[in-house]
Amino acid sequence: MLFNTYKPWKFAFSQETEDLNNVEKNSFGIIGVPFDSTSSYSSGSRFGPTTVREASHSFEKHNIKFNKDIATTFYDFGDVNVVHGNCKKTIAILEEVVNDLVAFDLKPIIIGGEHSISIAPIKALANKYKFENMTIIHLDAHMDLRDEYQGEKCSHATVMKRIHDLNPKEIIEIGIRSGSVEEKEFTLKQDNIAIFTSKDTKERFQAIEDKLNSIANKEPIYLSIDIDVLDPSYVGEVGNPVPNGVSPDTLEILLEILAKKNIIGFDLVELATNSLGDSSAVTAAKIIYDFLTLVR
Ligand SMILES: [Mn+2]
Repeated sequence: MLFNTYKPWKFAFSQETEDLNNVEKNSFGIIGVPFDSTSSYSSGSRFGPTTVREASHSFEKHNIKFNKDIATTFYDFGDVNVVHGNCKKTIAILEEVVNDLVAFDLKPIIIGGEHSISIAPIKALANKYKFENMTIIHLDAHMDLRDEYQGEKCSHATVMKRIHDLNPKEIIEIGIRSGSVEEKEFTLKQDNIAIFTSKDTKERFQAIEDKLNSIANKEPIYLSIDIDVLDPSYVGEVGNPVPNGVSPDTLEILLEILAKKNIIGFDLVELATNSLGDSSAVTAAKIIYDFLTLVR
């Protein structure tokens, strides 16, 4: 073959189509959201969709770790047109785009961008699945349960509070090691929020596994992964790094458990590097690659 087929602007192993009428039902659709306007520490997650896609080309079709090929059908539809500086408008645009995917029975995979955008796919999916049936699994160093941050309701630090306001069945947070007293007190008053700290992933992993396995296989789950859930020694290029995090090995085990469940949508947010081939970008891309290898 004389032609180089490397397309760094599409996730590796993705299928080609521009016509939603032609997509395979119940497959996955990747959308990039290059938005980082509410970032308060390190900005740069607007480059996440580009660096994650490019990094995905470092992997092979066969995934040795899981003894499987990446054989799931998925499409990469490119990036949405974000409105820099306007969180609400960007979320509205993304919600409309995800509504289109859902109408064609595609499950969204969102590459951020910062975390504020996660509410858009959840709202779009709720049109089909209803909030009260949906469990949100949130892997993150931070609780993201503030009602306001820096005077803003729409922020990377408030996103789970905004999602909780919509009354989902349950929010399960894993990897937590940063938050305010107000957030802690708020969670104690709620019967539909479960918090597992980063320490819990090391010292009482069985409790996490039991919790996840208590979700019936048909129950709709939305998975939101803030890449800062991983320890900064593995992934340092994030919006808000917090030491003593989760290891990629633990995350692989969580993905193995979750991939057997009914994941109706998934996002990976907060990678903040503009360096192609950056090890943080490769680790982020590996999570999506592993998920697409494992998922039925
Ligand atoms: Mn976070």
